[in-house]
Amino acid sequence: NPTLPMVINTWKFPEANALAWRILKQSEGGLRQTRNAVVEGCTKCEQIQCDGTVGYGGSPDELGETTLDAMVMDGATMDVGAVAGLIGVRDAIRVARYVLERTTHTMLVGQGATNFAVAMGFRTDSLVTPESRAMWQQWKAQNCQPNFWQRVNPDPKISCGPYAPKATPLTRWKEDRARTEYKIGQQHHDTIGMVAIDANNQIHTGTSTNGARNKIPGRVGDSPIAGAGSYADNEVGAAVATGDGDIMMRFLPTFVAVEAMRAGKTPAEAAAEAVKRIVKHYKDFAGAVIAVNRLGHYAAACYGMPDFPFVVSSPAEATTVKTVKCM
Ligand code: SD4
Repeated sequence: NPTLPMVINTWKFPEANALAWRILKQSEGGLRQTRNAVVEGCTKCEQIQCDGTVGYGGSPDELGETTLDAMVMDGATMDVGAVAGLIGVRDAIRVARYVLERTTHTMLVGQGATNFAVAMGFRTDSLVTPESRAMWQQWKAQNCQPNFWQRVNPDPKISCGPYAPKATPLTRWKEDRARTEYKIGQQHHDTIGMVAIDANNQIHTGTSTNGARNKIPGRVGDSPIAGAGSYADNEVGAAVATGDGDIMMRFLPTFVAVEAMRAGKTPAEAAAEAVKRIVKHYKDFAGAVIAVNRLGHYAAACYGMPDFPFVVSSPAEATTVKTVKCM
């Protein structure tokens, strides 16, 4: 099959793609090479903080903390490992892999996920950086509104929210995009979602993100949820999503895309269907879905932004950035 093996990921994150591709090629024929590729590819993004929205030091919540969501899914066994609201550990998708491999559970959250990571030997670290602290302070200065609880029980630590309804998570996501695009030109930067397929049609998907900026502590997005952030089934193919997770997770877009392909749709039709289901109800939605069939044929659909870049490696194209126009 000339289209396999392959690696594809959301946004212009070529470093992650290149590493995943190298791992996949090096370990050709090896067991679980697609898992290694996806986990280490996304880890690369966590480490280099792929423009601030993957890994530590980005998207501070209302209290200035960064928390991480990540998942990995095995399309052979339909096994999933995920962490959500992970605090104090930087290696979100590697911890998600341990949840997959060392537990019978699917998802661990918050401090429980941290405790598990520590038990597995991961290092704890602050996820706050001078940049994320400055981002948070700027937001606080602009958005502080005394709320009900502060009148009842003033707490100097919590001087904003929960919820200044002036900016919903949706508009925040769009505003963030507009702001950062303005700042750094064409560089897009958001959740990494990655699909790896080997020459034997073995599939893994993974995601990693620090979620939505200024979120209420405890908020979890679509990225660590199977069928929302990503979905894989060796019999059919896989999909990954990025965008306004608060909206997307109501529609399970990656599950929808895989099921559409199972029903005979092309990857392009499947990705479009997943996005259209959301847009039907939320005209302000912004996000994207990549769909890949088990043979490695792929397509992306997006909405709410001019275009959407993604990166592909296959025998025909090594770490190639592509862009699709949004509907
Ligand atoms: C979230 N889906 O937590 C993530 C954010 C994202 O591109 O994908 N940004 O809502």
